Amino acid sequence: MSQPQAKFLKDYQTPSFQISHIDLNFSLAEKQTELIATSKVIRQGEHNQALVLVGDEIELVSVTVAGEAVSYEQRDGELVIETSLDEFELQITTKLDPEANTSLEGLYMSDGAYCTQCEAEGFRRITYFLDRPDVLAIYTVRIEADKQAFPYLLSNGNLVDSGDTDNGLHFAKWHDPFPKPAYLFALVAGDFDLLEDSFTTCSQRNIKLQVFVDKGNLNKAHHAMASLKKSMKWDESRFNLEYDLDIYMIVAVDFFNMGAMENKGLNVFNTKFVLADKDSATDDDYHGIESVVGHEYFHNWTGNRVTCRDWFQLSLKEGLTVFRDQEFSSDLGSRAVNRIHAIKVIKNQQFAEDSGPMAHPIRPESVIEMNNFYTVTVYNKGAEVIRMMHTLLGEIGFQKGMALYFERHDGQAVTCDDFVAAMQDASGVDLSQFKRWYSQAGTPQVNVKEEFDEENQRYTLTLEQSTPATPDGSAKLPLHIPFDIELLDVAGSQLINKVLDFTEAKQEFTFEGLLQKPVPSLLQNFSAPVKLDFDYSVEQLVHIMRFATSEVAKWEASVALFSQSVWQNVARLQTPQAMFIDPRIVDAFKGVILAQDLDKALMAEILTLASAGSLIEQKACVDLDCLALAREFVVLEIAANCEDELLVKVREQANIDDASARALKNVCLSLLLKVDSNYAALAKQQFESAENMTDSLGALSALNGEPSTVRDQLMTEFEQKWLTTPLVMDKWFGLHATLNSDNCIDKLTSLFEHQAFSFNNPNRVRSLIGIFAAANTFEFHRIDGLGYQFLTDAIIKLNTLNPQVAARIITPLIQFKKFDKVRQQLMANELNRILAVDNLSKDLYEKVTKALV
Ligand code: B3K
Ligand code: ZN
Repeated sequence: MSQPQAKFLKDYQTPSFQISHIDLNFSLAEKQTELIATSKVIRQGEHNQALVLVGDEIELVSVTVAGEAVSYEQRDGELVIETSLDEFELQITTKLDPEANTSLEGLYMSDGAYCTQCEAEGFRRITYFLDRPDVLAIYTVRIEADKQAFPYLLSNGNLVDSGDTDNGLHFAKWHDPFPKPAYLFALVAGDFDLLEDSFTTCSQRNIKLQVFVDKGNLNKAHHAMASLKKSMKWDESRFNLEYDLDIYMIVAVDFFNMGAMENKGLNVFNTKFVLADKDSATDDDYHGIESVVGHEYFHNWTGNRVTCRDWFQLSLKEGLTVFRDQEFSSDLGSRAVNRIHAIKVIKNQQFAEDSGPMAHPIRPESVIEMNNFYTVTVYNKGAEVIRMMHTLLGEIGFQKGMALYFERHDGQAVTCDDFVAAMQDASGVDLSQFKRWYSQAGTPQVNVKEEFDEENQRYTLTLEQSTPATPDGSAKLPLHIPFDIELLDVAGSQLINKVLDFTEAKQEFTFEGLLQKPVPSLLQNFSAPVKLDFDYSVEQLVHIMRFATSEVAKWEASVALFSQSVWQNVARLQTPQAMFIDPRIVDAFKGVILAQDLDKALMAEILTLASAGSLIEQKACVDLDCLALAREFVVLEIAANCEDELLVKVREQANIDDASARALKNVCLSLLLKVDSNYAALAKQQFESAENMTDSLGALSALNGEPSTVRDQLMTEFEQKWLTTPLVMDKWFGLHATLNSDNCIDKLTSLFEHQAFSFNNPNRVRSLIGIFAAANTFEFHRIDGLGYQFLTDAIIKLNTLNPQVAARIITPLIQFKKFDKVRQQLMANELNRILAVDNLSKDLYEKVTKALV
């Protein structure tokens, strides 16, 4: 079999044909769905090339051009049609088998409902087409199906006709007036409960809002609906963007490869990001729903009205839309806590990607399987790049840039360069050097040295930047880095707060008129996605924790303090010497618990001590066994020395009905359980009196630190209560997956047989297998290799069932270069086992071959 080939950005060519209109006529029937697609095709420019369409896993029935049968050729997923006409009607009939489609791409079935997922290249599983984002067509869609089984027949745009036909069938016809690329096409047919509402836009247009959920879940759709209305309002007030169609629909389905999909006027969502009520969803779930509903809604302008020219430009819509959803959450909730969550994604996951085999710039230059590039780099680092532009331009300049971008490109398929040009032209800020962020992979390292000249009252910061080489070989030139700093005096007052324009490989910044040496709080608010290397003393970090103006800086300092102590103890263990914690560190954390003026949610963030996974990301090579011991030691020292204060907090916050109070209480409870297993009684009490999922799960998570009979008993109670609620069972699977116990893998293997588990459902797979590999660091990296084997067996099984999911959960296995030789070898062995599989998907092939280089 031939090896999958990469495509390159540099090879981009404009399409030789455009399709301006397409009529899709679906007859949905078991095993035999028929589709007649009628397109208006227009040759672009003077040439006599054939029309080449792509198709995948579909049965071709017939092809006509201008009403006549034509000769055509089928080769390697392509349909080649020779014609001399410049403008013609093309009709293609295909047959599909949605029931057999377990990849959840194209047209498939989710729990008895038909639905589609076309981004990135799923439309070619529906019909032969110019399946590329720079071909924008007007869609008219007719769907016919059994009326009783599929009372709702939905597609993009506006409903223009509907009615009954013969034999218990009915039909609906939809028309979307906005030209769109095929990846935004959607169809849904099924039986649902429907929540309806409406929204009046700033220009007084009335929009119908509909949320479709599985039968019996109507009472869980209200938060999603409220989030949608908030999103619509926010986009008008902050970005001056109004919704364009007369109807906006969201359908929640249980089988979905990712979070949600922004199809024009008809979003399809994973139930995880729609369904919520107090009993079954945590505060984090509520927050996640709000942000994903917002994200998909915001795509209507950043993604749909202005779309991507080609898939290499994915960050054009994704980085920008993540930035917009982050701003939405920050305007509605705590800016600091939202920022902390975003920073954690970059430091824990994106930095790992940047230093691993799949490193790529936010605008990749070569791709084998596009689905592999829906990454934390494209999305989250992409959002950081937009955020830096926002920092450089300011809100007013940035909004001017957005306005110009829409003025120039509404209705077009464009590039990241077009976006930057609009930002630059509207603001007058030179972004030529800044653009390197789009083409350079890897995490820049910024080394900072300080010097204080007492005599001249001058303080100097010397900044040096460099980016380590990455496997893609992209150049590493100095970047334009907005470097936000605050200087504090000895009493804790702010002396200076500014954003340094750091553009050279090495640059000095001097500050005059300082009487004493200040304490610098560097890279405040994580103003650029870089690794900071500055030798902070314990004293300086404690000072920042107490006095920094920025709450994010306080949190960053607490992470640095905790991490420093863990690494020092790793070094002691290696020498070997006895472990030790500086009492000033314990005091700093105690000070946080006792602080009167600290926001509770921030306090909870600070007390959520850095995970093993995030510590690993701080170093190039890690001694895992020493890390496990050292982290455990430092956590225990902090917790044990703050036991009384933690207990007070748990009691004080116990009955407060507020998400921050619950977050604080639950993190304190977890720390108490580290100190003494007798606190299990407290967790049990919380579990039994819990009136919401956050508290039930908080108790179980606290007990999940180590095996115990109380834990087992409560886990069984929980299981029985929620056996038929899949999203809650995901939490239960996730708890099993993160238990730090020798038996963890046996237990997980036995859970494959659990009535609530299925390899066909991505949410279940992620909860049981994905969470294990990504979050149960020490069990996954067991020195006997059983963790790697467990993951590999699952991946091999998923290779045929659902390649996208398989390629997602493999991530921890390909990032192996940090570990000791024994583990590296064990991981490489498993990767070789995957490579030897027959019919290996492109998705896995790309990741495994890159990892094994
Ligand atoms: N655009 C989709 C993601 C599609 C992923 C395809 N493998 C969801 C989003 O980012 O909003
Ligand atoms: Zn998106």
